[in-house]
Amino acid sequence: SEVYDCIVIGAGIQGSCTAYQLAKNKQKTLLLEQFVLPHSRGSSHGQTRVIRKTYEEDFYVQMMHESYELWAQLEREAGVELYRRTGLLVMGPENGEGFSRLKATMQRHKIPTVFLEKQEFSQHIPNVNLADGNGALIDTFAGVLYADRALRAVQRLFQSCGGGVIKDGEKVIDIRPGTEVTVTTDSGVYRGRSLVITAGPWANTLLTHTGLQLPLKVVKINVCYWKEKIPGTYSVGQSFPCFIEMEPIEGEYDIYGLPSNEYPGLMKVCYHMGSETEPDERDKQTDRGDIDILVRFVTRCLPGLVPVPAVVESCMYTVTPDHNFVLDSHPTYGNIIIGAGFSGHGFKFGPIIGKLLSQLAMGQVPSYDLSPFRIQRFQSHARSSL
Ligand code: PYC
Repeated sequence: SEVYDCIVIGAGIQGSCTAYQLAKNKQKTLLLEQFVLPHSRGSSHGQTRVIRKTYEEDFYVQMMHESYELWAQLEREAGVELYRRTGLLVMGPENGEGFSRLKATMQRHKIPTVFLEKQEFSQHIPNVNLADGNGALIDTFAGVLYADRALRAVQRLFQSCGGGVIKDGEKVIDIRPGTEVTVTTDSGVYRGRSLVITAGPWANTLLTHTGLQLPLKVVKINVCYWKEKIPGTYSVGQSFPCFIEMEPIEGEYDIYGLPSNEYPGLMKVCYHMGSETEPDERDKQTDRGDIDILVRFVTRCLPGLVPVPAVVESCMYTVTPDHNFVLDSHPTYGNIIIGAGFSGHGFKFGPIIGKLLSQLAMGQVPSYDLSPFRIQRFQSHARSSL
């Protein structure tokens, strides 16, 4: 059989962007996906995601500068709108460590930000109650990414490159490392000079074939939509921003929301964590503790919503212990590249992650310092059975 320059396993946003970058660099690339495309069984489906530079860590802000440019380039190449500017409201404990670090990072990087005083909050953001002790800021260039549309656009661009092949509905059942990596699916055998694994919640299942396990926790997210009492109150058309409430309960995870858009009259508000699940048994996970937290939050903070979710969809996060990504080569096999553990905040980085993983696959020096993303940092967790 023919030998590909690179095989990419997993056609979510990270794998699809990586495959596209490789094909653009004249690499003959095979993108394998276990489900028939498009599907909603992983972590890249749904109509919208948040895009923002609002991060505490300098390295994410730096990567997001370029990611915005690459999304704009993709919009031009695909001829479709992928980003809509809405702004992002961040609310968090005014004197808390996280909120203070965030403010400092925004100022250090000169990110266009509006800092809202308590007295002027309701003038700028009607129909939202700011909790006592919370501060608020707005990242004015943040917005929504049209996720499904973006994924399809990247896959189309990849296939139009020449050298870009997608095989969907093919589940990988074996990986044989070597100077040429052999990948066996339930319907074929393929060889590649390099392999990129971007399999989302299935990363560890695939890595088993290479003797490596990463400390990844797969969780099911209940993606909740809430009915507006007066339709349009929190809509994208009314310039309502995306929002994040940091630590709504001390020591707990963030709550985020996106203006009503994909389902008119329904606003997406979710908890940034869920209960552990097996990726193939996602629908068996029925814990609703997160929904109880959201009901209390919506009642307190968003009085224009009916405080009972109207629609609940599912998504999965693959979470690392420090919530930072894994972007690295395999510790034993240098031509196997791993992109994993996007921890519920990776979509917006798709194009820059695609660029970095493609650089690693082509044996180039990556254009960012990848030390926060190395497997090495898990030393006491990562298990190599070799
Ligand atoms: O990273 O901005 C984010 C985000 C919002 C919802 C889930 N992740």
